[in-house]
Amino acid sequence: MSKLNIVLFGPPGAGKGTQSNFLIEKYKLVHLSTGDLLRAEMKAETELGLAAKELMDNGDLVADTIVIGMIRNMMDAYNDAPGFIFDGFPRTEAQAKALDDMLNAKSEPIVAMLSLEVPEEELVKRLLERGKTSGRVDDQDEVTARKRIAVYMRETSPLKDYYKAQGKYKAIDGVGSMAEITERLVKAIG
Ligand code: B4P
Repeated sequence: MSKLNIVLFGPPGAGKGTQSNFLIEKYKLVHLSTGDLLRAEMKAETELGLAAKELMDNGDLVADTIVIGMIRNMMDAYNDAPGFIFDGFPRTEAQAKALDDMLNAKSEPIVAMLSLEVPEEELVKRLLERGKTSGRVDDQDEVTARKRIAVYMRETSPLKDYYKAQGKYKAIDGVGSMAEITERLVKAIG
């Protein structure tokens, strides 16, 4: 049976991590969040985590080679998974190409790129709200929140065209209750 490999896409605060948790449960997929993997490295104070910390705290992207290497290791570790949800990855064209190369080598391509669409003011509100309890430095102030959204607009949102060209891009309205949005995603997965 072919694998259900999905890219869950969207700006910071769009609900990627939130919705991934519902989807991995429903489809028994392995959740690969580069943000979570990097935060685990930071917490463990590894060399990689220490190198990523300043960039992440400031709302900048971590180097492509680092995140691609992390994803490659995880895909190797979960080779028998029925599929992956890629959450927060890819974020640049180099990452998208590397992911395609890795998956095409196994003949297990991305099935769909689901893009959660949420207006900027709602994103800022969500990030600052999460900042009250998350302890994440990058969620603490409006300037950093808006910078992360600007980085997304500049570096990451062009990937919509990359996946459109492959016929895999699907826009999903990311405003509403969490359950409503899960329903939209499930419908799009089909
Ligand atoms: P991420 O961990 O990916 O963080 P994020 O963009 O904030 O998304 P997240 O998934 O956590 O939040 P969500 O939208 O679910 O990245 C953090 C940093 O790591 C990056 O800035 C970068 O430095 C680095 N990084 C990660 N991946 C990288 C890569 N590939 N390349 C380079 N650098 C990389 O949720 C946000 C909030 O909204 C939550 O509090 C949630 O409860 C709330 N929410 C969700 N759905 C909602 C709804 N329907 N209504 C109201 N609130 C909702």
